[in-house]
Amino acid sequence: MTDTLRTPQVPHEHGLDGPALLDAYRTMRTIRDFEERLHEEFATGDIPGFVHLYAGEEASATGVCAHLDDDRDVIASTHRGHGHCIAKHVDVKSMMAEIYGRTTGSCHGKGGSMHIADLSKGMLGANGIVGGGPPLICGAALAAKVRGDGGVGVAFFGDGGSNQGTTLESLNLASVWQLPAVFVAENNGYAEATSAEWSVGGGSIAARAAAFGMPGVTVDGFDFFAVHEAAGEAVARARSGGGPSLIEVQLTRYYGHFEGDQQKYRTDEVRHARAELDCIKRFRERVRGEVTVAQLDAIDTEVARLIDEAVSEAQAAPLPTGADLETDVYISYL
Ligand SMILES: Cc1ncc(C[n+]2csc(CCOP(=O)(O)OP(=O)(O)O)c2C)c(N)n1
Ligand SMILES: [Mg+2]
Repeated sequence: MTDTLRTPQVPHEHGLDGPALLDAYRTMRTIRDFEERLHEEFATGDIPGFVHLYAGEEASATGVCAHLDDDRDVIASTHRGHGHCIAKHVDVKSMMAEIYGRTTGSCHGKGGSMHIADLSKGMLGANGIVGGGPPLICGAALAAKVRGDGGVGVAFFGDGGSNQGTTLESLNLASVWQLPAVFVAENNGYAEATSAEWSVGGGSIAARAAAFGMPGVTVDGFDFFAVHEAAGEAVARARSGGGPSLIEVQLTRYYGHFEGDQQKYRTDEVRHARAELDCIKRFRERVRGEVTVAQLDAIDTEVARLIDEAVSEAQAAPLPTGADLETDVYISYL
């Protein structure tokens, strides 16, 4: 049942028109600029808590979420969640304010980087619990199946998360219940400083799918189009009642595990990835002739302005006060 989908040597038909290509580019550029700016701002000491950056991994969130609707489809994210949020259309300014701990943030400044959520966009939340997302997605996918609205649940998790019992139980449950779920393992080579080559038993996360009777594929996570194609197949299968799938996306993070990580466990990988593999550079080359350089550059300018505004508005926004301690503690569903 398991098959390996390799990045095609010859460019294949991607089925995306100009506006869809520009949308994908805008999402990847927004994630990159958001993260690179956070890297700078975190160093000033103004941002509370831990921050885990997603730069380098943009093609994964973007290629998967391009297939999802805001209303019926949901995702569960990880501690490295900013890219997933942006790709699922969470408002960038409210995300930045959340990371700065301000009342204008998506969770009123009470969550911070690792707990950004926006249920109105189907973003169930970043998650400080490694392996916390897959069980949530079984619940969300079961709800979609019961509703019968074609909704799909997508769980993003890392190579470290792939070894958690919660993830393996979720793969099993999704298979037994034939849930409309897609499991996206973002294998960036490390869980903190632990190499995936050492920690992933059997060597392949995708190959584990066979044990649960679901399709599993490995894709080049530096190639937006490879991710987009694999995710398209998995989401279509889930929507049409074909059950769950597992996609292992192989990529690299450009920064440390968290901001402040000295990264003594790796040497030349990031320089190589930035120079030779970068998903945004590759995307620009690949779409030559389909959209213009001027269109791509205009998006760069637009995104740079958005990130500038997001930071200055977050810095100017109020912090929560003592009175805010007792709000948002309970929710009434009545
Ligand atoms: C249940 C649990 N165990 C341990 C941790 C500490 N921890 C935080 S991130 C992390 C590594 C996760 O690695 P991976 O899943 O590969 O994601 P990546 O950071 O590479 O995106 C660990 C062990 C945690 N947050 N939750
Ligand atoms: Mg990892």
